Amino acid sequence: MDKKKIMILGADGYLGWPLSLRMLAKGNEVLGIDNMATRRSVEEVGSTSALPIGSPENRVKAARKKFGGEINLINGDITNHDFLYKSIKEFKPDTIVHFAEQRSAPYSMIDVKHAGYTMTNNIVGTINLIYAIKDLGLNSHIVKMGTMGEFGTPKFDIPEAAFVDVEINGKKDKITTPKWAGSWYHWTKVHDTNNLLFASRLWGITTTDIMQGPVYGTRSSEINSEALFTRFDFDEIWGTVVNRYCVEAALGEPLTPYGKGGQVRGFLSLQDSMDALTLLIENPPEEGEYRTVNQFMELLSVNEIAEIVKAESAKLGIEATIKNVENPRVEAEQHYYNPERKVLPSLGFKLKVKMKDGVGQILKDLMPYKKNIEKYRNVIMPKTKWKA
Ligand code: USQ
Repeated sequence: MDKKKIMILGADGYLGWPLSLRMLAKGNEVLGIDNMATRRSVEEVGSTSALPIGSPENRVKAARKKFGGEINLINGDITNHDFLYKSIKEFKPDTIVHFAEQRSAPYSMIDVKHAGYTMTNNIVGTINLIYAIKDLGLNSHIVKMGTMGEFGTPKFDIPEAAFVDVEINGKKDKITTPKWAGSWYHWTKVHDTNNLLFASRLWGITTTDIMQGPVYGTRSSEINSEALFTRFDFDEIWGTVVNRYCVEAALGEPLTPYGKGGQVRGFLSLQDSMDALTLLIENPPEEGEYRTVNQFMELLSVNEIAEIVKAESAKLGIEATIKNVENPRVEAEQHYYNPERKVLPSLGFKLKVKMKDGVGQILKDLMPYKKNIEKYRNVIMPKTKWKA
């Protein structure tokens, strides 16, 4: 592939860092932007990354040592329009990957302050990005991280399409694909999708809006040493289910499916997420097109995942137990779930990691750091409730 100029908003995050490494390893020019909000907000809830991560400066050094090139990682906030506008004007990116949003559903549900912050931060950041591209007259491809959670868990098959045909009161039309999100965080992604669709209709901005399921894992092709690790969260606010179960197993705590545990989501490994993102960056849609992508690999319930983690733990001599705990969220605990997925297969996507293999690797990676995580046991059990 030709060398491209890739700008990554949220470059210090769980996905942003591995994608920065991937883009660098592929010989691209990489500009990363991050306001370090996740580092601060994880500290705010009394937690830490289970795997050690370097300072931004040390990360850049480690990447230079491994790949011989430079990630230009700038500390800045994309809700500051002037800052974002200037950065895009100077760099003139071919592609802008947008991860720079508050990404935790529980964090958004803590109280009005956290809900308001999530709404403002996420929606304003995306609006600033849209306007910067439009005002600068650029045709940069926006690769925007949305979520499968925009759809909720409907009784219909979830289409991989921005619009669907409907008949309402005897008249036919097209409407945007129905959404029913399950947290303020997830709603911000729905609002972003509407805003991107509207911007694309107004100004023909080239967009890939990715509806991604929960990502798990510690590794990608580029991450094979401590110095290059990406963050790994496990507390009730920032940890997501698979990663949390692995830390719970490592610490000898019971694995915690919420409620009945029949909640099904479309999971994918960090490796597969990076491979999918790379394909989408290297194969943009037509200029001016809005493309939506359902990005997930395995449909599994949180009970089934607990069984996988238990079995993989046993192989390493860890005796994990499973304890369904009271569900802090308002969500369906047994439901139909059948999302469509055709864009990634049409681009030739090949699955690399099955969950059981990914989980085995996570457990192996966590063991050397078990002592460091010990003192954070108290942040594991869910305390943030959707209903008071
Ligand atoms: N869950 C458990 N036990 C736990 C933690 C979670 O059963 O210990 C359940 C939740 O109740 C939920 C499911 O697991 O039903 C997924 O929850 P999660 O915390 O793993 O993920 P979620 O809050 O949905 O959010 C994560 C990312 C978010 C991304 C989303 C994709 O934090 O950024 O958008 O996954 S999706 O789930 O498809 O909406």
